[in-house]
Amino acid sequence: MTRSEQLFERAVKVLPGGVNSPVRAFRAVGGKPRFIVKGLGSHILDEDGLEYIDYVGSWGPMVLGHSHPDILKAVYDRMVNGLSFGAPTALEVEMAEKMVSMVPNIEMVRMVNSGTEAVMSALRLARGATGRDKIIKFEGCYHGHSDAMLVGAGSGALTQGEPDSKGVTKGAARDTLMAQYNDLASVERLLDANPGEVAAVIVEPVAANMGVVPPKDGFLQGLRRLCDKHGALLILDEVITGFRLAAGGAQEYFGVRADLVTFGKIIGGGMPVGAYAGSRALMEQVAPCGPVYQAGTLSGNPVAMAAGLAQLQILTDHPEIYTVMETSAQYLANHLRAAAEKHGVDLQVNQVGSLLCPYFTDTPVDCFAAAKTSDTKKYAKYFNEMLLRGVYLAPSQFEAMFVSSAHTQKDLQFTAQAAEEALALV
Ligand code: KE4
Repeated sequence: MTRSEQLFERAVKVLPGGVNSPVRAFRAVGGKPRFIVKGLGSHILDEDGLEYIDYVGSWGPMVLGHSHPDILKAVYDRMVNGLSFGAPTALEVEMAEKMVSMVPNIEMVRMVNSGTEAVMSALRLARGATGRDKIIKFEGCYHGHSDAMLVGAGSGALTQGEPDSKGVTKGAARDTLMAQYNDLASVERLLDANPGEVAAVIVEPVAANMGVVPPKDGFLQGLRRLCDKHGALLILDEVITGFRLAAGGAQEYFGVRADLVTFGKIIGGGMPVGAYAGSRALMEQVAPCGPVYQAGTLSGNPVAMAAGLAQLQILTDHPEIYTVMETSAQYLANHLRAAAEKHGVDLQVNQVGSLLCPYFTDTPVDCFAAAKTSDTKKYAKYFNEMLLRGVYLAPSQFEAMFVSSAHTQKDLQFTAQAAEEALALV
């Protein structure tokens, strides 16, 4: 048995599925997860000494690659003076000021400890600020595991959502309505059917939890228009796109204005962090200065702030990183398309900025229904052939490839070659 297999055998005895987050268990692709012991730049090393080019990057946080020296130094310098106080620190102020300086349309920020917590809090704020109960989300978009977001399309599609997980009550799901991504009419129908009741529309500006599905031209601007018309808030869930698509995230990249924005991943530099942000008028409705309660023992943790701030500072000082990452992702997308063409494999490759996703289907993927036409068995075969060749991809068809600034030309060429071989076998 390999060391990873031995560890997994122990893990399943004490951790549900042997993991602390379901997607890591490799259930969508078969086989057993690799236990990682080290990350450096664009590479990770597993417990059996096998090295991989990493396109998961902790699901987005490692936009500069692993173990960036400036981030490690910032963490070290902070931690030697104490890890957590539950009292204000200067770093929290610097982090909030930094985010406000980088992201359009936000005046205030509240730090939390995960993307889930950021979304849960932003939804409560939207409901508190508007006095309305209902939320519109999109089928196939993921916003963390808070009850109101674990909802599937209800039978009465224009009325109530149905729980999408055991343990989520009908009451918790009732006020969540489901629309279709890239389909403005589906949003308008819900708004018209629930006049004056929708507090907010929440959307991933790039749907990166159904693979990678970019917004059609005008989709996000259309949501802005519909929200304004119906008095609902527009929440952009930028847990993935924030500080990744551009320094100002999707608001800058697509030129759309959100009322509230949620963040995670990159702002933690690899440490557990989330945040939600918006105008002063909205954010000052949050406790202790307003009636919307939200709190957290480790919110704004100084070590996590040090890591996140160091990462944001590097992104500010080196804006060319965004062009480099987009060019790298385009290189991979082009080589995947060429290899699929060569081997007669039905493959659609979506790419936006440093995010990309190959779908094993002949249907262009511009919505959730199209994404679901992908042959997930072929993806699993592709995943395992790439893993065998030292390329670590998302262990699920419906996740993104995350390119970092640390991926070198050598990494990209190696990956293209591996894909050429793997696609010949699917
Ligand atoms: P966390 O609670 O996992 O920090 O963030 C939840 C979340 C919210 N919004 C968006 C757009 C997200 O993508 C996520 C979490 N992303 C997944 C990967 N697609 C996390 C991976 C996992 O669940 O292990």
